[in-house]
Amino acid sequence: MGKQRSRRSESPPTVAIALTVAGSDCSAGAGIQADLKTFAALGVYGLTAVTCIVAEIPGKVSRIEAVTAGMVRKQIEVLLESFQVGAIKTGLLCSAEIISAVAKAIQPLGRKFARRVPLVVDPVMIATSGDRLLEPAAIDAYKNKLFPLATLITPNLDEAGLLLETTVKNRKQMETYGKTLAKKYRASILLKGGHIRGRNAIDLLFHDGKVTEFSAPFVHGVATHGTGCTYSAAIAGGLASGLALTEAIARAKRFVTKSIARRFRWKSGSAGTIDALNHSI
Ligand code: PXL
Repeated sequence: MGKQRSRRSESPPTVAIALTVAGSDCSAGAGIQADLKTFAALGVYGLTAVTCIVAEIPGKVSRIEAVTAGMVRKQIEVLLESFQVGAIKTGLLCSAEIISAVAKAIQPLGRKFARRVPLVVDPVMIATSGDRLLEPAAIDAYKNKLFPLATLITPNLDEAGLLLETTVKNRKQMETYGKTLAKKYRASILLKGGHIRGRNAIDLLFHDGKVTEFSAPFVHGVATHGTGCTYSAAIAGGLASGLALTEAIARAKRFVTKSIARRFRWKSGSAGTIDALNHSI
């Protein structure tokens, strides 16, 4: 009886909260679905602001429909008013108008707010399939509106190339261009080198004037998507839980590598074999 009473009066545990502002991937390997699975696996309560709906399977994007910019802004505003959000990540933002709306929703408390609530910007531009996900005019909106609020920006080599109007193809260029991006946007940069298909998938963090390497064995022959989304969500989840930036990235890298190694495989009628990340740990 006494035991029961004490159990009943126990207060539930508190939980770290992270917000993802991203698109919906109906096949659930990438986008907001990947982010929520990642947050759940890391013990973080995930909030979502949906920016667009993508009809796709891994390897083929069929259609993208954006949510109105006003609706994107409203979702973020009501969440920030009511929840103790510990970190925010952005994924697919579709258009210049939506990027501006996200910046406006996050901005009210200015830089001070951006520092207190870490913002991880995953500048999603092209799907793994090669399909373009972001309208070209949106790149300037990223540069002018959202990057100035970011704690960490996580481009892959293609995205870094688009941002700097160049190509980034090897380790030496990664060092050069990563430094350039960090200086230009006064944010930490995690440049993801997975597309250099070597023995290891190497990422470089440019933070506080230092370069830190994160490396994991490259898993070949995987036909999946959503690794970038999962990675940035895991970093945001770590920051929401109070980890320092390098700790959050190191743990996130291990999490993504494990999600790839333990992938699911199924056969699709039209698309052949499909692999899906396994976010459960
Ligand atoms: O993996 C990039 C990505 C991000 N966000 C959404 C996507 C995709 C890839 O297809 O659909 C919603």
